[in-house]
Amino acid sequence: MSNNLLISDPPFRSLKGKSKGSAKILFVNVNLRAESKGSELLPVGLASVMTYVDKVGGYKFDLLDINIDKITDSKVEEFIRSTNYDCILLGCIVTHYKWVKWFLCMARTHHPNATLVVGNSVGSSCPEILMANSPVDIVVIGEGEVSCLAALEAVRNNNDLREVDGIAFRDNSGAILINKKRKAANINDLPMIEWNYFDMERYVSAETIQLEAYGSEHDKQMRVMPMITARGCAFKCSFCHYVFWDDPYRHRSPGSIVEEISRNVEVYDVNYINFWDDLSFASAKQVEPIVDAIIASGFEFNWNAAVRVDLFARNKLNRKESIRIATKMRKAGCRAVSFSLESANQEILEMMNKKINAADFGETVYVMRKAGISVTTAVVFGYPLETKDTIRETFDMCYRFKVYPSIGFLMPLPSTGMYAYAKENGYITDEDVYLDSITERQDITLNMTKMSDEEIMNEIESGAEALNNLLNLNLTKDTYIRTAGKQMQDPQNDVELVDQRNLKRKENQLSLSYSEAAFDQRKEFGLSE
Ligand code: B12
Ligand code: SF4
Repeated sequence: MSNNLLISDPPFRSLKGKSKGSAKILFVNVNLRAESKGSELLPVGLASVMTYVDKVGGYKFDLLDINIDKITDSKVEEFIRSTNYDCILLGCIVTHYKWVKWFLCMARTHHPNATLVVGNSVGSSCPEILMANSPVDIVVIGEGEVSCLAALEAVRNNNDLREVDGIAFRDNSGAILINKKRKAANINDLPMIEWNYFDMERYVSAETIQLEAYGSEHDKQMRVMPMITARGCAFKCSFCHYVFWDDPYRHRSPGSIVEEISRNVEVYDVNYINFWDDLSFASAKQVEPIVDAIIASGFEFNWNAAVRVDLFARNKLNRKESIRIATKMRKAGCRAVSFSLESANQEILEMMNKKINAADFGETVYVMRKAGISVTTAVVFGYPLETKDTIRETFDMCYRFKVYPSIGFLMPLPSTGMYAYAKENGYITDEDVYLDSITERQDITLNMTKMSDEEIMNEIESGAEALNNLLNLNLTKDTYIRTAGKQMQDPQNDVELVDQRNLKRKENQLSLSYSEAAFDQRKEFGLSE
């Protein structure tokens, strides 16, 4: 596609001046994992934006749900070509950058006058790059509800887009403008997500396969929905970027959480809720009000949540108190918690800005299992400091506590400290080309270690093999990394608890030179000193 077509006159013409009722609007739910079964997951963020545009804005729209129907690209194009929308909106994770660019170019080719809007991290974390390399008109940055509606209203009423906070757009000359940040919403005031735009029955009953891993007695009748209880996170790890990065970490009130659970149980008959938060509870203190409200509601359902290794340690709770809280979580239906170890090597954890002590991992595993809650964890290999020893150190920790982790590699994502590091050190030279290439953390995207890919893989395979044998998971070389959820089965036997604070950590050779060399870089990347 020629650059002329990409940055022609802002193509808001067909939406401009339309009445609300006559504006033809299309939301698109993308398919992140084309071939994968079990990837029919409801898009909470997109649905929340749609709900806001409908309930608060009073707009009507259609939905093209590519995900549930696994619609092929050629059928998507056929649909877009044969319809005539004034505005097309979509949003997803930045790893889908290449596909989103394809979609935007394709839609622009068929509808030069339509307004193309993109939200979520594919736009938020790299607005200039996406705008420079695709014909998108408006990028909604971060929290989407308020800015998306304001942008639609501004275009339709021919108002100045510079007045809309939280968006990037192209002005009449083709220049890319990024407006000031919008105010973070009070998340208790947002309308409850309306799910009826989606084919709910198919979505709610689609997740059985993944949930078998939680060992629930209801596996075959699992009816699952996602919800969020919080937005953002209280931390800023150097490999991570979430769309609420610049907003405060916010929790919904227990009342509003229970209200949504109650609707989901009563209307959609769900018995399992995925709390899809970046961080459901930053510390044990936040747990009790929510689990108390769930217990008091009397609704019977199971759930999982995202916490951190230091859930109990942050509040300096003793083991008895930690087990009391975990037992209450279990009573409220909590079946599994995820908390990422990322690495057992403290220098790497520091470069990650993770702000956890690897020594707390075993205690949290122990407490959760004692309360009957399964644990899942993730590790990230491939920080510049990684060596065979540090990989081993991480596997040793998993082995000691009998946890098979979700294994991934550092995949520098835009707007993260490690993306800046990769650019600065010449690993990323053309951002557009790089973003076209990123896939999932299960693939080695950029190797910034001193080891070859093969050396890394060999070390990982040997650690994974030992764990696989220990836990009898029946994984094979091909499934050590892509396990299809098998690793989520928790061992029935209790782990032996050792006080890890007394264990001596193995030093790796690079650690010294890193601490010296990286002192300035840490400041630069906003890492802790
Ligand atoms: C569910 C989930 C998934 C699901 C996605 C299913 C789905 N249909 O959404 C699955 C399992 C597939 C998935 C996969 C991955 N995920 Co994920 N995932 C999440 C999770 C836990 C919840 C998403 C969510 O519902 N958020 C809540 C809603 C309210 O927020 P939101 O989606 O961001 O939506 C807001 C804005 O983005 C915006 N918005 C969203 N859509 C739209 C659309 C329009 C038109 C507009 C205007 C605005 C807009 O407005 C919304 C409301 O304010 C988040 C963590 C989190 N809590 O966000 C991680 C998260 C999004 N995932 C992440 C990552 C890294 C991945 C993987 C790359 C991991 C991997 N395996 O390598 C893969 C990528 C898969 C792929 N092939 O591309 C990162 C994203 C990093 C980044 N910078 O993009 C997150 C933030 C987790 C983290 N902290 O690291 N993930
Ligand atoms: S990795 Fe987890 S703890 Fe770290 S910033 Fe991201 S969401 Fe927060």
